[in-house]
Amino acid sequence: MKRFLIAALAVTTLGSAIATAHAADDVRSRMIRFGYGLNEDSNQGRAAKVLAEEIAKASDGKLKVRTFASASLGSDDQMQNALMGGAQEMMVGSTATLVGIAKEMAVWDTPFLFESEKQADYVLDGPVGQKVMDALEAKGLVGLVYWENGFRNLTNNVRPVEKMEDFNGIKLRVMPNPVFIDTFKQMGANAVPLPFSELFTALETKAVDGQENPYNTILSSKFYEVQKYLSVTNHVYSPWIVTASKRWWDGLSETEQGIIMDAAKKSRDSEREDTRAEAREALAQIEKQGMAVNKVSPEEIQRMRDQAKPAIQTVVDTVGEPLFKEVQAEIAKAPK
Ligand code: TF8
Repeated sequence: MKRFLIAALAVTTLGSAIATAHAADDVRSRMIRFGYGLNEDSNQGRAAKVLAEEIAKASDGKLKVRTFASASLGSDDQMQNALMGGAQEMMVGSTATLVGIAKEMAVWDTPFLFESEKQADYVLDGPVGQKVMDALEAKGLVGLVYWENGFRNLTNNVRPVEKMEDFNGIKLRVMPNPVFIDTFKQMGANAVPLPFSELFTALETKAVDGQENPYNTILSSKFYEVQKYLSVTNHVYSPWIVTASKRWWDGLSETEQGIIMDAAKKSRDSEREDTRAEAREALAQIEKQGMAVNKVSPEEIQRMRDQAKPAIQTVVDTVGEPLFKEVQAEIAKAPK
């Protein structure tokens, strides 16, 4: 009996020793290149730092994230291609620039889709948000989490946009995506698709008159230095999405994937909080920097919504009616 117990104990000890060794082996030393388009001092930059720290902490420093700000690894578009080819591990960027890769992503570009951040969180973090993310896999990308870019507002140098007709003739940079081009053409603007990395220079050299982005970005990218008017339209909510190269991801152990996924979720929650806190203060900051701010009246917003309907049809045609309806159904269930 005694002998048996000793033997059993030895086996268990050995077993757990092997298990421990195995778990440690499960996390290898790796360098992860994480690229993004805004600068280090932006909400995007702060969240990238959180992600890097969380991954380091959970892996005892074995998984090292090197962050590359200001599109130094390329525009969103270029980085997406690098991820698909396996030449870069991770990035965060706009869902809007992924539409050419996975058409389902266009559903988030529907003008006036969400009414509040809470609604956006509910839908993006729910089953339909996951479904849209999963569409990336077949294209060589793994979607991890959505971060908040935020509600978009208009800036330009020609005139304050108070009513729809004020869009007339404004050369407006839009994200390179058919829905954005369509939406602003419907408004009467001259929509020019450009990658974000070329935007500041385009505004500075007056190649374009205006652009649209959340308050946070208008501040962190210093667009107030090259733009006079800010018109509050909140015309669409933009998500960001953290993605990984599928080629690379598939080579990670389950433990490594778990560590990165958990860290991504933590970064998402803190990013949203940080972004919202900054957005609350941002308009006052922007005014202090000398921009003239006007709020577009609800009546004029309604006219813009009506005018944007053909662009909504473009979304339906792109993503298919079933997915579009699924998103609408989730919105109906979401808290306001
Ligand atoms: C845009 C987006 C940007 C993103 C970012 C560089 O206007 O709003 O925030 O593309 O990842 O392009």
